[in-house]
Amino acid sequence: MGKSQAEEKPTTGKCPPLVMATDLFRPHDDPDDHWDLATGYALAFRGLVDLKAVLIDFPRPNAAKDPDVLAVSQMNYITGLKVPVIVGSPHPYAKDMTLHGDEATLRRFGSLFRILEQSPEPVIISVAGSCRDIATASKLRPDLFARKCAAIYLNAGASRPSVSQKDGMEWNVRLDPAAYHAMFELPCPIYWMPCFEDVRKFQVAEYATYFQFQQGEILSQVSPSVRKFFAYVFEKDHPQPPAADWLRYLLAEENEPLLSAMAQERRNMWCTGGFIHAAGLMVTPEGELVPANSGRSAVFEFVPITVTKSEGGVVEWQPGEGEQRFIFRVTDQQRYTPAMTRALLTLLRALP
Ligand SMILES: [Ca+2]
Repeated sequence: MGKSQAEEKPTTGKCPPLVMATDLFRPHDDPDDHWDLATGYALAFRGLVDLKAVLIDFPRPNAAKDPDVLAVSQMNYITGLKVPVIVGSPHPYAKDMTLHGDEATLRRFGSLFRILEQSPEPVIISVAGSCRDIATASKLRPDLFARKCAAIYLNAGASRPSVSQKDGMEWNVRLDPAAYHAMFELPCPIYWMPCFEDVRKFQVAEYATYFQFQQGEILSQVSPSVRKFFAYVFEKDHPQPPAADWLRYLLAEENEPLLSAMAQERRNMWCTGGFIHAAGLMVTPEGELVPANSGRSAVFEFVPITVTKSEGGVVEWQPGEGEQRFIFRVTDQQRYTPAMTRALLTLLRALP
């Protein structure tokens, strides 16, 4: 199949261990986390990452939501993988937390610590929700994170602080601002992926991950199982409390009216580039997924920075080497959205 086959199956020769931290809920919050979950599974299914766990935020107080273990079960069923779920902490990040402090918190993070301890290779962690759990876990075991955390992809915040952003924090920052700031102190490389430059503007920008696509562009070209995985997120007809019919739903006929409505909706996305970079890949301006060391031009990159200030929900920075801190940079703003949409499609089409 020549070029198209090469594009569909880029190989890197590596399979880095990955933990996905996410605010993946049912009923859903922002459904982009379900798209990210499918992205992580697509990379794992292809052998491009070793997906060790999905770490789901503890639901916000009074949110009437649960961690969406049903979505994870669906993805495990679709792929044949067996990725476990860890549920995070209900307690805000506390700077004075110690290893000997809170037994329940230590127990809660035991699975995460074991993943890091037992992995021969340092583990990559993607954070696409609150920063609470990773900031807390690292506070409890800084030695472990220094040795065994290869990188953290931090999807939070805005890259160009202004007066307005001090008043309106980006969502993931707002979930636990102290934890967000603590991330920039962690003893491991941080790949910062600001969601926006200006939090008020949902638009493609140089130092921001945001892009948007029409769901139908991708849903029309993935497998029926993957379509039903996404439809299950949006299924409005479930009785209350929602039925746990995750397998019956996957095996049933597709809900065509729902899929038609979903196809017309646009989806805001942020985290896709981090997963691709974590897997040792990059996206060309044409939207091809190729190994990062292929020498091709890319629509995004990470550039080294120095963080100069981090408080009040605002992180200030300047270009510069030395602290293992990097920021996401869009190199081609015109082609970023179509390229990322095509790359996402390429990944999700790999799922059976
Ligand atoms: Ca999220």
